[in-house]
Amino acid sequence: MPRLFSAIEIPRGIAERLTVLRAGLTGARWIDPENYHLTLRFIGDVDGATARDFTLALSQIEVPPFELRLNGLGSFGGRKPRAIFAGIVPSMALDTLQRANERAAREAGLPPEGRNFKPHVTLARLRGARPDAVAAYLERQGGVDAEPFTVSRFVLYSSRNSVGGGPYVVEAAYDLED
Ligand code: 3AM
Repeated sequence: MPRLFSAIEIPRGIAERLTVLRAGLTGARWIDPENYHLTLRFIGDVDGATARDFTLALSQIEVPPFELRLNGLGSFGGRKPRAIFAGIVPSMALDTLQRANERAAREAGLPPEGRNFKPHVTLARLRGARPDAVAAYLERQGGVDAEPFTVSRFVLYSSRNSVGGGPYVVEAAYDLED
């Protein structure tokens, strides 16, 4: 069974604007722009029945389309940096969608997600990158300033790569409707 997670796709035009960030950091494995996404709920390796229940619960989510904007650049991992990400302008609509995804996971019998939701788009996974080099990279790049985009659907992705980072396959798509 592949690893599953629900996510929002990043439109191609926005992803292209982010490609200027894909350089200048030793130890970075840059994510391919076609694999950029905003994770809503990580599910992992689950059995077929759980996957089906989650898929069904996702299909019952009723949330209208909304606008999102990427902004800011940061790293996860502190002294042991493990990822570079683009942040998201806070959005109540996004929080509502994320909570609905969490409920769907519970309905499928999965344990609650213990971690706080920190919406982000991972741009690189890091291995052995020095914290001072990460800080210098973040300072040099300054940040991300992309135009808003409309979220009109979310998807269920699968990934066969245990390291993460894609390629991801869209297993199901869920349209948001007014
Ligand atoms: O690509 P992002 O940063 O959104 O870090 C993993 C990746 O996040 C995250 O799920 C996304 C798709 O692989 N992930 C991996 N294992 C996880 C876990 N055990 C996890 N998130 C929560 N719990």
